[in-house]
Amino acid sequence: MNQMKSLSNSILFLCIIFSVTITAQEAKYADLLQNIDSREKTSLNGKWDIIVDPLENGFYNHRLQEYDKGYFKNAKMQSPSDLVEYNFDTSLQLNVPGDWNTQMDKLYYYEGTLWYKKDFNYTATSNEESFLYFEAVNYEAIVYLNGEKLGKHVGGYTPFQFNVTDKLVEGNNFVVVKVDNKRKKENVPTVNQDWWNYGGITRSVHLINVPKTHIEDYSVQLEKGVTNKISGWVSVANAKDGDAVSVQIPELKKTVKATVKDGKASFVINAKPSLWSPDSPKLYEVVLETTTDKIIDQIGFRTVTTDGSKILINGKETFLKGISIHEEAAFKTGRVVSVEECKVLLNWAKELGCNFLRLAHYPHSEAMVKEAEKMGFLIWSEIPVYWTIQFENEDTYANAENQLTEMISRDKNRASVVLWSMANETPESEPRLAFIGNLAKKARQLDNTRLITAALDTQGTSDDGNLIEDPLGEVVDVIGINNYCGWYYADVDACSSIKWASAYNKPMIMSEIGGGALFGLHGDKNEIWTEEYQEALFKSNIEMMKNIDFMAGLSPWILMDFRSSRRPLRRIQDDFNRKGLISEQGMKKKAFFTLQEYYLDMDKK
Ligand code: GCB
Repeated sequence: MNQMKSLSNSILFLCIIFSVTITAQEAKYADLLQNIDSREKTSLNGKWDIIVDPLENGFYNHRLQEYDKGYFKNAKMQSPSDLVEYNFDTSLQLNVPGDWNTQMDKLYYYEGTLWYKKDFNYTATSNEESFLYFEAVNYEAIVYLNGEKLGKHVGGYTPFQFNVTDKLVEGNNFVVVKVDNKRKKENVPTVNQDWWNYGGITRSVHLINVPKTHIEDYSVQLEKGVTNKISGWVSVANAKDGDAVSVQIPELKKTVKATVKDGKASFVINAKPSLWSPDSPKLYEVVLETTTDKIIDQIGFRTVTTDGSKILINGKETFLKGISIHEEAAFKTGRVVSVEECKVLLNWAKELGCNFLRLAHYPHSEAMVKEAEKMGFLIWSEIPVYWTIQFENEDTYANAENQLTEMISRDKNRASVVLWSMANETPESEPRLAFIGNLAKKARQLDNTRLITAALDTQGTSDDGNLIEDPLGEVVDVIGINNYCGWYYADVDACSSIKWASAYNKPMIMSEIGGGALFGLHGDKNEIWTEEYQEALFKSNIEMMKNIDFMAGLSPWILMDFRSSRRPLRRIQDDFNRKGLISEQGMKKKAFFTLQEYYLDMDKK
């Protein structure tokens, strides 16, 4: 017993040390140009030459030692290999952006290293800086420019950039990326995940030119809890103290001047903007200007707060009628690569009657977030701290925190985003509590205006039914609960009478409910995989949820069937998780209409 106690004390001690080291760091945003849509840029999208390299012989020699610069030792070489086996000029090609799995049959299951190469032209302009910007590469990217290693990025769903001003040459340049999507235990996510591990340069790549003294990043949002004060900051690279910055919101007839100190200019605008809301997703043109640079953004202003178990948007209780979405394209499957593909999913969510989206299980593209914002969706955005990642590993923590920082850095000006989610269905333990607690602290340091959540799957039972008592409930502002009544536990019919209680006086979002159905498979409502079974499951879960008075919203699992290698069942799943309300070919199942009716009825009340 004493031994147990001393063991748990030392675990606690380790957690405290771990937590102290992390909180001691200053909240720093990621080095990312903000709002690249408003920048002059050259697209590096299109066909890239590729070499599949499962043994990574382009990276390691036969003693498994890393070559200094990958295998591109000579910066002048156009065909950059010393190895006779590697020649991009005669290689195959893949589209960027795009996953490799759905572009070439033999890469369907591939997990490993693949080399990408692209040539491009560059003409130097004086007094400019250039950045090579990747919107996302899954999972690990090592980037070379003209044979020189620029650096490495880890994490498959967030952007990263390199300042390449001194590395570009006049005329032809070439960029090479070693992309590796091998799953590793220490990664975030870890080796086990219920979605396809799509590899590749999955989102767009740009060469972005900016003036030498340029606006790097900014935050323009309502101050926490008020609707009449917009405050923020603009960080200006290569600026001197005293340099002027102006922030204008023409429609509000507001202009404020601020001056740079230590690279940053802070400002406050007293104004009463029309507030962004799902019913009226108003965006204002905001113009940020220095003597050398100008950037325009479309920004919405709203507040999000809680009151006991309610979520308030602009002070008004708002029930989150949502749906979960994976960023997978309809009709063709594979990763979403265009605004049009985002819109297909978003329009279905609108048709369903949603005002809320859970963008699962990783940060979706900036295009998805911006389009959703224009359509008035409230957004839950999350990082892939999923299931059993290594909560005691400091490198794993650093990786998760970096993905969180990149997500918040990119989307901090989006009014649509109201919830930052730290994790999904993580098993209870002290190290997990410390890990996610630290992520939450970090998120609040970076952004004190939004709510923190996590999807939990652990519930206790009370005499009455399910009890929410996971200690992580203490850490978050809003509790997410994934609950598969009628699928992973209990009979469908039993769900409607299950009661819920919570140890916390906080809003709860039912972040997942659902069950699988193959579109077009009909039968008795007790027969799994039929549309009728899924319909009955939704009906009884809706009855159950109607009785949960502390529920502030829901995001059933999931809008559309999505690929998952956990789902091999032949003729039913065929590598798809079939819990979609719509098939991957765009066919609506019966349960789509059940949920739609529930949402439409709510609007009538
Ligand atoms: C979950 C996970 C989600 C899975 C889903 C399922 O709880 O959060 O990633 O896809 O269940 O279908 O089992």
